[in-house]
Amino acid sequence: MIQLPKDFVLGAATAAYQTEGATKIDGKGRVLWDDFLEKQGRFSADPACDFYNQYPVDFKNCRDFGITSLRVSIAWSRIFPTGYGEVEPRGVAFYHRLFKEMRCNGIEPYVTLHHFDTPETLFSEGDWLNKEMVAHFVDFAAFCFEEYQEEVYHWITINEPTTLAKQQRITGTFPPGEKYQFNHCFQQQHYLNLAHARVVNQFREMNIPGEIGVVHAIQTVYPNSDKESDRLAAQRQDVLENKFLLDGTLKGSYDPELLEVVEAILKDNHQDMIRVTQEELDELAKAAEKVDFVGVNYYYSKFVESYDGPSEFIHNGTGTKGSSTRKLAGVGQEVLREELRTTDWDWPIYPQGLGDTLRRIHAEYSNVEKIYITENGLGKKEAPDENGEILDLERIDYIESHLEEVAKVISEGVPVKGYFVWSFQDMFSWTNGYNKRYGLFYVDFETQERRPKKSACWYKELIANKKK
Ligand code: BGP
Repeated sequence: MIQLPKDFVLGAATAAYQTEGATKIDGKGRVLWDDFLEKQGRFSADPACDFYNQYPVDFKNCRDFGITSLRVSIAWSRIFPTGYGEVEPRGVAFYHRLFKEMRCNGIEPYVTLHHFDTPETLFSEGDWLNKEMVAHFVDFAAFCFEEYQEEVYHWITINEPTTLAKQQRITGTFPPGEKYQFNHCFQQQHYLNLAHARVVNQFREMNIPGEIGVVHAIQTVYPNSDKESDRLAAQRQDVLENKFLLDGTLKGSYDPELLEVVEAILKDNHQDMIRVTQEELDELAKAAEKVDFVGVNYYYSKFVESYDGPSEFIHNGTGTKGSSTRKLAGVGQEVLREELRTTDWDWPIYPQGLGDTLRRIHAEYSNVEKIYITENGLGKKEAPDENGEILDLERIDYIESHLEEVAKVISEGVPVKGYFVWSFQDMFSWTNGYNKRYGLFYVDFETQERRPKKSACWYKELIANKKK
């Protein structure tokens, strides 16, 4: 068994839109996904795993399996159906009930304020490309801090700014489905950095007890060879996916070399440089000193080669191995290495990438005193076997090998304080629907029955051992 410190948090993660269902219930406002998914016609977020009604069952399972920390998110449009203005009391009451139930089961909530579910009104007014949205987000966050301060201690500003910006503006897989708009992507990343910073500054000004941080998806980027051209491609990919956001939120600045890379990517795509003001930079710098932790969501690493052609991105959203293409003009192309196993969604399994990312954060952002792995897990097509069991040995292997990396970097002095499996139960996946399951608990989406997978039992034992 893996050796982890006694006070190491072993939890699990969820998100509102992927679990709650009830998208039209109790005055909830529409979000950017509702229309997008309706038009796509493949699947919807109703009923997901009906967490809106089933949360007492889930929390009981959580308690019974020794999980005492759980990531959940607050759906902005349950509180402010149009993103700002009038408050919906039924939404406010729902989260009070939810947090109370968590507490009754001895579960510590880690609460995300924005997990990909922008209210539709704000989305149609320009979303994160409209600076006004930043102000509305701060108001929503301040409302939550005030309202839930006695129930919540751990706050996360934004989940995965990189995924949002890239998938909304470059790969076209998130609404509005724009493709190859690198300028929009970087501008949005900057406004997401700003939104995070302002919420942190607001939290400190309100003097709310607790800790606050941001969650970044990090896909560790490696050049596929020693060639200088591959090294440059990897550097560009890293700036696009990781560094611009890491620097903006953890250093609170963009140094000239970083901006040069951004400019080079934009130039190669014949797009204008982004706008950043000194006043905004001052806000980033102020917040960077006050961030309590950074969350790292890690699923896979990227091996990148130089590429001179036009952008061509084909998303594997069905779990058909080998169906993806990932080439970006002015950046590079991702290569699948034969020696690495991949998931059915073409995600290479590479635990060392997690270790390297954790070391990098510790080395480059020495002000960061605490790191949580806020998501890590394996997506699979699954069904119960003839005995009704789900023997997800591959998932156990995945989690174990990643936790071994975590234990290794802790022994080297990297301050990793917790790990949250994605996900607690099976749920809706944004671009894949319901056939990509991550849960420790299997959910029958017809009946909403839950049953523990083998991984849930394994995780329970791991938690119990840690406490010995
Ligand atoms: C992260 C998100 C989660 C979750 C996970 C798995 O990017 O924060 O919300 O969905 O990835 O991704 P997917 O469902 O696309 O496999």
